[in-house]
Amino acid sequence: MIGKKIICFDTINSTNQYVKDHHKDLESGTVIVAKKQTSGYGRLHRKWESSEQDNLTFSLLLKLPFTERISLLTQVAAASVYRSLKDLKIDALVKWPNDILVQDKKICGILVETILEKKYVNVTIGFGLNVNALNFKNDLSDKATSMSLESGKSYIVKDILHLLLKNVNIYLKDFLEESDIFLDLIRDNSYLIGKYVYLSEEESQLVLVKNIDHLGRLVVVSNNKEVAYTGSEVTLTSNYGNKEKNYG
Ligand code: BT5
Repeated sequence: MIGKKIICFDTINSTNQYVKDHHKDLESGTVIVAKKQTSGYGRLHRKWESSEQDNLTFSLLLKLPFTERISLLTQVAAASVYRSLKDLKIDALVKWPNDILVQDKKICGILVETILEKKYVNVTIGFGLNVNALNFKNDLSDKATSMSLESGKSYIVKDILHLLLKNVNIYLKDFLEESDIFLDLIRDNSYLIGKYVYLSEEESQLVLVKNIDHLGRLVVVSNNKEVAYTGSEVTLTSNYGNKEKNYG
C-alpha cells in the first residue's frame, strides 16, 4: 500500500533523487515529501520550480516485477492527479505523457524514473503539483497555474497529499490487476487526442493524435499510417500547430 510510510523533509535537493539514492533501504510504497526542493527536476533535467510550503512535491517508490506495462505508470499517476483535482471540482486535462493542464496551463508535472534490479524494477514516481502558488517566475507566468488560482481557495497541502495517495492506490490496484480503467480516464480527458502536433522541434509535419494505446504510447497518424511513440521518443513542441507555447 502506497503511503503507509511517509517521510517528510523541510529541505532536500529532490525527492526523486532521494528515492533513487536510497531505494535499497526503502520499502515499496514509501513516500518522500519535501517542503522545499533545491534541485527539483523534470524530464531531460529541466528545472521544476516550486515555492516553499505552497505546493506539493513528493515521490513514491514502487518495487515491481518487470513487465512491459511498467511504462503505464506515468498514466496511472496522471489519472490519480486528474481524479484528485476532479474530486475538488477542478476540471483538468491530461497532456500526454506527463502533464496535467487546466485551461491550457500546467498545474502538475509527473516524472517516472526506473532502476532495474535482477528480479524487479525500482520505480520512482515524482509529482510536482501547484497547490497554493499565486504567482510564478517570469517564463512560467503565462503557462503555469495552481489549484488556488483556479478555484480561488487555499488548501492544506497535507490533505491534498492524502487525497492524491488515496487515488494512486485505487489506480495502482487497477494497474496491478491488468485493468485499463485509468487509461480510459486518460483517453476521455486527453488534451491531445484529436489535435495536430509537431513531434519534435526539427519536424515540420503536423501529425494527428489518434489515441493512447494499451502501453501508454501516443498513437499518431503520419503519412496515412498509424505510428505509436513512447514518451522518451518524442518531445511535443506544440498543439494546434502553434509553435509558440512549449510546456516542457
Ligand atoms: C515535468 O517535467 O513536468 C515533471 C516534473 C516533476 C517534478 C517532481 S517534484 C517532486 C519530484 N522531485 C523532482 O525532482 N521532480 C519530481 P517536464 O515535462 O520536463 O517539464 C518541465 C518544465 O515544466 C520546465 O521546463 C518548465 O517549463 C515547466 N515548469 C517548471 N516548474 C513548473 C511549475 N511549478 N508549474 C508548471 N510548470 C513548471
